[in-house]
Amino acid sequence: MTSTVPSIRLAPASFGAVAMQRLEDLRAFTDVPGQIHRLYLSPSHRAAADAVAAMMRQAGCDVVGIDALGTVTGRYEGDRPGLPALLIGSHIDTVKDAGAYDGTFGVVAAIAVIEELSRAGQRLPFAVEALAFGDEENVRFPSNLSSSRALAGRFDVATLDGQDEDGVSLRRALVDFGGDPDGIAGLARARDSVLAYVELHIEQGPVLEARDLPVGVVTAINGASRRRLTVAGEAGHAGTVPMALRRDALAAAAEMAVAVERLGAAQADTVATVGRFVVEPGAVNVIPGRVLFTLDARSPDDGVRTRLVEAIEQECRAIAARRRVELTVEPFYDAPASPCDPEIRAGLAAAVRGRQIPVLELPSGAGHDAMAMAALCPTGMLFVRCKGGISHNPAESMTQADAEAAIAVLVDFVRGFRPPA
Ligand code: HGY
Ligand code: MN
Ligand code: MN
Repeated sequence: MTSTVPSIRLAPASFGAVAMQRLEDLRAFTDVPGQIHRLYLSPSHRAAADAVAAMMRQAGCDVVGIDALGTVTGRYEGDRPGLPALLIGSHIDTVKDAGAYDGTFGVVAAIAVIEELSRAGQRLPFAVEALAFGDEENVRFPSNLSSSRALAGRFDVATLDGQDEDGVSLRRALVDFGGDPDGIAGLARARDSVLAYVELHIEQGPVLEARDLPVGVVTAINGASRRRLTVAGEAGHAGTVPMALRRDALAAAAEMAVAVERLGAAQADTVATVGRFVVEPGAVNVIPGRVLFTLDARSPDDGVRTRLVEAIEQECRAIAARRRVELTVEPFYDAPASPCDPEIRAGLAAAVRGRQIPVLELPSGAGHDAMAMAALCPTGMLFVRCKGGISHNPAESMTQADAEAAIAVLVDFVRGFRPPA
């Protein structure tokens, strides 16, 4: 793969305006009025997928579809039909009470690349495919990255039996969505049909803003481990049980949560988070009998992450023993760190330089579909600045000018990309 910055200059500044408009259109697809709440295989995910498919058609894709797991795919043929494809994508599912740019910006950017090629009547020596994945946020089901894993031939059929908090299995939700459990195996891409996968995503961190840069090239994606911990004590009367005789599940879990924070903070580039904390029965005058909480631990180094999770589990077991409560720990996600391909990094850096933007390379603390796609092909990521580094929060925002710059760099990268000889 080689990359040279092309001489073709782009259309007048319209990438940013069109992208921001499409993001406004897509933010309306939510299952919670007043918030952006679009979980995998939900009604709002289906509506957003249909809207993305329409955008892909409008942009000039030759073939548009929604695959067996709900991924929206838009293919723009190369200078002859059936050529291997450069894949460009991200996700349109969101966390709860989300921002409007996480994932979705990368999807509208992929569409913008095809729209620019189509506008210019340009056909490259490879196909370009836009992909809108749906299971990136790991919020509804225990599984994660299932739709991108399926393209990489790494889908685990046990995923279909995972249930959401209402007891709905992924299989049931997929059928209700209009997906096809029996069609999943056929989603795996032949290795020689794909050249690479590139993802444009908001940084979700403060570095680009601090360096006053609109874009940055990602070096690697940090690995992550997630656990579901259940603390079982003894519910009791808040007025009659002496403090020394209690087996208070909430007090124990709270001590564990503080231990998670302390251990996560103990090393420079590790993070550890308790994101969900459910107290039962949750009555003002009842000593909590049971608490369910989640752990998310990350590091760029897989050995460091493994040892961090072990240390956290060990400390939680010691707290449980001292407080005479039961602790169960259920792993539900372990993803190794995912380095980006050096040649794609170089191509993205050349495109950034070609726009007279200083090149900054930086790691990704957030996970992305690119982690799953790395099992299929070389991957690369480009970050765009977001305000205050805020994400997974309705205050998440980015500027039209940065959207313009990021998409222009991505278009330049694609135009300069050449398949391996
Ligand atoms: O949690 C993550 O890193 C991603 O936003 N799903
Ligand atoms: Mn994301
Ligand atoms: Mn996210």
